[in-house]
Amino acid sequence: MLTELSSFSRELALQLFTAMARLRAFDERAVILQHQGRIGTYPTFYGEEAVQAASVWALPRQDWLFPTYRQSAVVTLRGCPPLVPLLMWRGHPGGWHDVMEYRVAPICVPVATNLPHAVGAAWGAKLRHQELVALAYGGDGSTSAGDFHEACNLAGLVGAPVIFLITNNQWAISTPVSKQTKIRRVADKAAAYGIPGVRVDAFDVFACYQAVREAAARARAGEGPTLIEAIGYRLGPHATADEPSLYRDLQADRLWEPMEPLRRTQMALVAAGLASEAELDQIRADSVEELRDIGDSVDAYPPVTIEEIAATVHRETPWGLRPDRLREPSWGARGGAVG
Ligand SMILES: Cc1ncc(C[n+]2csc(CCOP(=O)(O)OP(=O)(O)O)c2C)c(N)n1
Ligand SMILES: [Mg+2]
Repeated sequence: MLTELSSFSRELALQLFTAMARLRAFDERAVILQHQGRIGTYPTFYGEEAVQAASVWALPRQDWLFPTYRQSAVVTLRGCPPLVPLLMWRGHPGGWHDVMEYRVAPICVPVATNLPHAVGAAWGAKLRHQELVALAYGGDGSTSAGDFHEACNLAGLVGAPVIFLITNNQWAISTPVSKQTKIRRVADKAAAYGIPGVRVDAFDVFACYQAVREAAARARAGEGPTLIEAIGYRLGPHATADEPSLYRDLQADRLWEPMEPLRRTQMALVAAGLASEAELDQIRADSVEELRDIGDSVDAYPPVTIEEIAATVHRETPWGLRPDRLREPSWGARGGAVG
């Protein structure tokens, strides 16, 4: 059952559904573009549309978002053209969105590194008496990283208006949550830092929306940070370079499939009489249609060369990353997992 819908207007419910549909369309198209070799390795967020859409909609536009690789499309919900994050996955410099315009930080691939950034932004806003909240995304795996603990500790200490939105999809690539932390509830980690930890169903867009709203209200009232654990399950592979059948039981995974949030939200909206099936189907179709020519747009940007990567990522190219070294066959054999 999804959260009681009676406190949601039809308008807000449809906005949340549309945001989820647009995220789904982006994600499905990105996976296809990767399979066609038009973008590089891509971390799908299939199944995490509810928590992502809710988080963007629950905050006013002046609040800051600090995404990881898993939330590469949230910036599109703030008005950035979908081409931009797709170009990022193509490795093209056109893929850097305007951070100040969208108030979305550049995505962080190194796990948990975005969490202290968000604390800094939130604390800075507090010191300047600005009414700002910063929300940082993370995964269950990120809560085992040192940066997570430092971020929580400082945020709790200084009362930073920050929200740590941790999607517990129960996997960190091939490592199940039980093999990386002894604690059973990620939200309980908050207690060590004197901050509230709440749990919410990551597949329930309305519950996620309420949880983020409440955390933001606390932050704005000067009550400091909140850790939200959104409990879900990673319905897809870690990324397009991953092969989950090597480490998990795909038959058992099927049991999670009915939790898929877009269809589930559609059923809830129809059952509540807030929208018709046809109306919602049309929103989904429109979201797909929006991206009809996106592949052509992506192709218009020449793929970056190894030489460009070697020349632009570091001020001085380290010896091991020189183009002649990158062309050695051993690199090709390493595959391309995200991170
Ligand atoms: C500091 C660091 N260590 C290791 C990696 C490799 N890596 C990429 S994603 C990932 C798993 C992260 O899992 P989780 O935080 O649960 O997020 P999810 O991918 O499930 O969204 C790891 C270990 C990395 N990117 N950064
Ligand atoms: Mg995870």
